[in-house]
Order: sequence, then structure tokens, then C-alpha cells
Amino acid sequence: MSKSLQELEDIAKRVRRDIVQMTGAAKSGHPGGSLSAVELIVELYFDYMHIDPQNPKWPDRDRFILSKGHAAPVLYSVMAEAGFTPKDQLNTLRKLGSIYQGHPDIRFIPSLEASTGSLGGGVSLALGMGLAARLDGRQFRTYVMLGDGEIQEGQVWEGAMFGSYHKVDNVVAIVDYNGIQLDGFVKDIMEVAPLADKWRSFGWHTLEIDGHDLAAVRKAYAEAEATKGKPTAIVAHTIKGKGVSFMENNPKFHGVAPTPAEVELALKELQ
Ligand SMILES: Cc1ncc(C[n+]2csc(CCOP(=O)(O)OP(=O)(O)O)c2C)c(N)n1
Ligand SMILES: [Mg+2]
Repeated sequence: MSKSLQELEDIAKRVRRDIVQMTGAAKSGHPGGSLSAVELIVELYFDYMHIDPQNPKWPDRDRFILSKGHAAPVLYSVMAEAGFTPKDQLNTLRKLGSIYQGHPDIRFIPSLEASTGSLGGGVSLALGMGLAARLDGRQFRTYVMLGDGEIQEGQVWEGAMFGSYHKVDNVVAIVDYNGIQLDGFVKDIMEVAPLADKWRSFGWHTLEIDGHDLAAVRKAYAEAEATKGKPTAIVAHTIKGKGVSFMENNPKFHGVAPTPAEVELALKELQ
């Protein structure tokens, strides 16, 4: 692996600071579900995926799709840190003319794999890419991240059924299981537990991990890669708003930006 756990932790800290600053500057956006996904995405971009920012359309690159597209700030920060997009424009998030729109848009960032934001479609997209790899005889793998509220969408389960039937073993679904959706706790709106059992019963090799434990995340991606004959689902237990005390497990910060005073406080905690 290319980076030490300490290096990855340092990157994760910088990404969290970016998320707070970007949403603070925009005065809108989705900090909570961006902060919960940091380790899962950092590990992919800086350790696990075969990618090349100098050659973003390299046909054999691994693919990542952020199906929960509202968490764009985490993806933008990671892509900028990895060298795909300019870092000095991150604070133009959600501004007219910015490449960093509120949801990832491939028209403005060609190194994205897909435009997302309308929830529910990512697993289907990933399975299409997985089948394409097989047809073309290519070795690339496709990772798709979805939210636990998003998973209430029927299309996710149509994809789940399709993926195991067609043995699309080059696709990994990563569920950011933070327990909160748009305006409350998942268990109070439409419970999705037992989530790992659901994926298993749909025929996916399924792992349950702590999504903030970089070593566990790394191990899970390796196990997924070694799994043949079925796709893998990683049910990652996370904390919405992770890293900022007043955002942690607080439904308010799904879609509310920190005030200038809250940005200052958050950055003090993220030193
Ligand atoms: C098809 C669709 N319906 C509704 C929305 C509005 N919406 C944006 S985020 C969200 C909640 C998502 O919750 P979850 O998947 O748990 O995301 P996370 O907790 O990771 O932020 C909803 C309903 C949308 N973007 N797309
Ligand atoms: Mg959620």
C-alpha cells in the first residue's frame, strides 16, 4: 500500500477542515454526511484505487461513484488533495460558475465518473461499469458509496438483485451507515436494519466494519478484491458529523452549514 496509516489520518484531518470551510463559505451544503464518509473515501483515493490524476480517463483506472451526491464536499476535497482538481477553488463551492457545484457534475469536472445527487442510481451505474469491464476484458474495479437513507430507494435493491445474479464481482457497494437521513434518524423514518443481513440475502459478500477505522477500511477493500463470484457490500458504521463535537450524530447538520463562529470552533477541534 502506498501510504502509512499516519499519513492517511493527516489527510483525513485536512479533508475534514476543508468540508467545514467549504460549507461555511457557501453558507449552505451538507457537512454531516460529508464528515461521516471521510475515511472510507480517503482510503480509496490515497491507498487503494489504481488511479492517475495526470491521466484521469486512463481506461484501466478504478472507478468511484458517490451515489449520495449531496456529500460532494468530501469528494471535492479528496479529488483536489489527490491532484485531480484545483485546491484553491474549493471555497467557491455552490457559487455560480464554480466547477464545485452543490452536487457532483461531470460537465464541470470531467474526472468524475458520473453526475450524482438524485439518490438511488449509483449501484445501477456501478454495475453497468462492472459489466463493461468484464465485456472489455479489463481488470478495473468500481466502488459506489451510498447512504443509509438512500438505501430506502427501491432501485438500490433492484441493483442488488442484478449484481449477485450476474456475479459482478468487480463492484463494491459501500454503505455509509450513519443512522441519520435528511430530517431525522433512519430508525424513526423507515428502519433499514438488519442491513448486513439484507445484502447477504441478496447474494452479496457482506462485511460490517467501523467506517472511521482506516486499518479496518483497508482490510475490507482487500477482502472485497479477493472475493470472486459475487459483488461485495461493506456496511460501514459511521457517525454523521464525525470529528466536530456539535455536529456529531446531530440531524441538524445534514443540510445546514456552520456559521462563522461554528467554523472557527470546528477548526479548533480539527487541529
Ligand atoms: C431521489 C432523491 N430524493 C430525495 C433527495 C433529497 N435528499 C438529499 S439527501 C437526502 C437524505 C439522504 O440520507 P442518507 O442517504 O442517509 O445520506 P447521509 O446521511 O449519508 O448524508 C435526501 C432525502 C434526493 N437528493 N434525491
Ligand atoms: Mg445517513
